[in-house]
Amino acid sequence: MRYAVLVTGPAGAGKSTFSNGILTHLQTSKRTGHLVNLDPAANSDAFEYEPAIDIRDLVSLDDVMEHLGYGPNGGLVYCFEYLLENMDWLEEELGGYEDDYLIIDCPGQIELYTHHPFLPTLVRQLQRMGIRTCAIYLIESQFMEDKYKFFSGVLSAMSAMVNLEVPWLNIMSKMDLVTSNVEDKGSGRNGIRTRKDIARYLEADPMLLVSAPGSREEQTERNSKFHALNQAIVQLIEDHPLVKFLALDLTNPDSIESVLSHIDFVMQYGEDEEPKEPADLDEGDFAEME
Ligand SMILES: Nc1nc2c(ncn2[C@@H]2O[C@H](COP(=O)(O)OP(=O)(O)OP(=O)(O)O)[C@@H](O)[C@H]2O)c(=O)[nH]1
Ligand SMILES: [Mg+2]
Repeated sequence: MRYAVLVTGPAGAGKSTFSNGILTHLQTSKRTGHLVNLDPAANSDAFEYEPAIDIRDLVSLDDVMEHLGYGPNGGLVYCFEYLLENMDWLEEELGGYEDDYLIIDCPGQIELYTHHPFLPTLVRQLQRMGIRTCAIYLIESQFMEDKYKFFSGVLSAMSAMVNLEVPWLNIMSKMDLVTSNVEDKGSGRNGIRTRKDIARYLEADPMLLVSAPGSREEQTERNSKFHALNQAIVQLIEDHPLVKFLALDLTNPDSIESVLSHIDFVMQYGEDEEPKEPADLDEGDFAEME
């Protein structure tokens, strides 16, 4: 069985850094993983590991912009359409991997996840090739700075989940920039929060959008033209509680391990493996039991 993890999320959320981190973690756990770069505009410096498969070998954004006169966004769409027309290239490249995790580092254009048909088509192709596929969606801890920004992230995650229809994990990245320790202001670049406060964000508690009764914030919100919109968003998230976040702190190996075990779980990793028989049942095979 082959496994593919699509690493998705808005620009700069930490997709490439996470892909590197998870590959290092797989390696130290004596498991195999390979990087697949799906970003035709990627800068090679971003990769700690040489991509095993790289869309830039098929088509690169620079060439498309230079030779066809597209701008960066139109060029990106052209690259993906070109890939979809040349899926036999990808199928051939994917041929040789067995029982491995393919970590697919995707580009950060949010349109790709919310309404462009490229990723759903790609997922269907991967599934047709017998590759078990899941997606993870990263938003960065800076989104917890402002509750309105945070809920725009929640809605983008929701929209991407509905668009892709594969097993899914949402991840709050860059948690090393958030601290619950008031003394440790240095590491709290994205805010100092109490654990309870962090938990409300990770659970995407829609009541965060509702201010305390009688507070000045509530008074201004009540008069605000966005009040009804906020209420509708609260209702939507309450009715469809699809989004929760796993906290990811890449500086903490336990945090990476926890994310990997969630990925293994949604992938049902290893469930189809046959138990390995010892090669021959001679005494040497039982040395550890003696
Ligand atoms: N402190 C901290 N910084 C991070 C972390 N992950 C990524 N960064 C930084 O965030 C910036 C963007 O990281 P990338 O991994 O390139 O993000 P990306 O999502 O791949 O970006 P695009 O491919 O451009 O969409 C870089 O400057 C990283 O060093 C993290 O866990 N902690
Ligand atoms: Mg990247």
